[in-house]
Amino acid sequence: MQTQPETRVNVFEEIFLVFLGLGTLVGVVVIAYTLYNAYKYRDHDDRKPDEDLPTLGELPTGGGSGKKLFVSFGLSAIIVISLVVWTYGMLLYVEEGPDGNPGDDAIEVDVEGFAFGWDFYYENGVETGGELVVPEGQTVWLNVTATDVWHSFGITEQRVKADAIPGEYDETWFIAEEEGEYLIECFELCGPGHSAMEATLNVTDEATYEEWLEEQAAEMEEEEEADEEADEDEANGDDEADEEADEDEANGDDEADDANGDDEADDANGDDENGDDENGDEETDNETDDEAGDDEGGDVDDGGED
Ligand SMILES: [Cu+2]
Repeated sequence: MQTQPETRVNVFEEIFLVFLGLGTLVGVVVIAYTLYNAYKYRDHDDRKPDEDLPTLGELPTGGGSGKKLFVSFGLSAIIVISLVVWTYGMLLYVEEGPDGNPGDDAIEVDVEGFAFGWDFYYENGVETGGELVVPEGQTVWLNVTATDVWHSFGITEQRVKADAIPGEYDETWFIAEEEGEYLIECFELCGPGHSAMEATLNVTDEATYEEWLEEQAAEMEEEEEADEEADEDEANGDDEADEEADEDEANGDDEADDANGDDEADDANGDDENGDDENGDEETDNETDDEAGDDEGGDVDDGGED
């Protein structure tokens, strides 16, 4: 496995810590130097009567050739400029994402905001409402838009935020390092249901994710077939034959499901060993191909199952 690219969470934490550290350092130096001078030049009793004290409104004179001033200005400039350059570089990384935009291995999901909820569309055609499921440790690219009014898609714990605007697509990415559930919220006041406009980011391990995607795809296929049959029923009006067909369908699907559950996800797809490496994309591609095949020649599958 290649070295893990940095997550957004890490990048932003690093920026925060560097600013916090430098700010603290500068603050400590400035305050310490002030206190030191206040102590060094404090008033004391054994002051000589002829000592030349500054009077109100008098400008300081002397003090060498402005060396102190030059050093402090120079130091400040170096610190500020390197901070700007470094932060800009970090933010460019956040903008462009790890290994390309999106990289070959990335999972791509279309996100659609509506009043008041979120829909997610996977590459293989799977759709979910209110739940975004992704595997841990993989780059996920989101293509965010909206169907009605302006929304803003955000996952605070993953440091993700993207505008969701009708007719526009805002790309963002994240890598979830730990399994678990995270809150997805809308960050743009969009109507009376805004504060309840939530969804769940569900981060699972790779195998669970693949299994879940398979299940969703299978379910979707079943629904499509059922729809097609319903259409045919209406057209034919032949009840008996249709019922038989339904039974066959149901049996066939159950068997198919068992096969999905027992075997590795790859076999269910009917592709080769590709799925075993970390590369989830090949599987997804194949699934997409299968999907496309099913849509075009919807009867091919039916024939196989009967
Ligand atoms: Cu909203």
